Amino acid sequence: MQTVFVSTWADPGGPCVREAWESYQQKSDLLSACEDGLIEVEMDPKFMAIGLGGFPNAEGEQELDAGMMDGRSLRAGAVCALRGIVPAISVARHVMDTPHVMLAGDQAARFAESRGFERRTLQTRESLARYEAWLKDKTAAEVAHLATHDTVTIVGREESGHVVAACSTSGLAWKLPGRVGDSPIMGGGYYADDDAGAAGATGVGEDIWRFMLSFRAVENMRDGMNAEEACDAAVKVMVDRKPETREQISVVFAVTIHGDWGAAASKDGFTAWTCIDGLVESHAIRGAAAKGY
Ligand code: SD4
Repeated sequence: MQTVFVSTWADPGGPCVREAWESYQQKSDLLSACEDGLIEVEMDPKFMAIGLGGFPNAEGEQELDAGMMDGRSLRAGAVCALRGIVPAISVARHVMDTPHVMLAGDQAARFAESRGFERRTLQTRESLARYEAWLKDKTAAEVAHLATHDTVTIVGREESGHVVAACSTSGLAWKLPGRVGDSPIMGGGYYADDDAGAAGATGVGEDIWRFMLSFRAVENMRDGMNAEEACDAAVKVMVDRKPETREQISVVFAVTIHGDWGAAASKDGFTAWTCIDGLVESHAIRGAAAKGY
């Protein structure tokens, strides 16, 4: 049958793919499955780079980026710099139903309210404490942040070969207010096309966006590469052209329409989670140098 979900990072990836699989069993709808997987982790404040209780910006406020793409219709929906509304991925799903791809900032929040979402604080006691620690000692808190990745990106593929990609994040911690990363950018943080496959990314948004890692990986699959080759080739372009991208981790992962999956990272340290026909597993992904490029 080969229904495949792949998601990101050691902590949130497991709950995300499990929830996506459960949802798929109930609704048989791949878009809803990917959305439900992300909702599960967005609404859980213990995950620090996504949704409720996520890392705030330099002014102490969470600004969320999220987007998703349907490989069949090539429709996409995204929100960026969204304040005071969760789950951001569900607002992105509503944007998909409009003629547009992305809504930004306060207008995105107003759109969400018009669709029945309610404004609330996204700060939790823990996220406030982390922000206050950063204000007191920016260097130490920045180091801690660089080690913490919880942005959740998911790709899904069903038996028919239909694919979906979706991504949600609170972005880089302590970012400049208004900063938008790769996560809501079609082709940057996610891309899906039923003629090739789906890809998603996580890591340093500026680099992922600069090299359009998700689009690049999907185009590589269109050219006949398997998912792992497609991701390696995408990351190789980035680390060759800009060697300093090896210093902080950026990742792209993918699934082809045939169901094989793969991932590549600019350095060691990334864990991917898969759920293949209900079997959930985690995988340590070797970085570019360890793979010999
Ligand atoms: C961003 N790519 O906003 C996101 C951050 C991330 O795990 O993936 N963190 O740049």
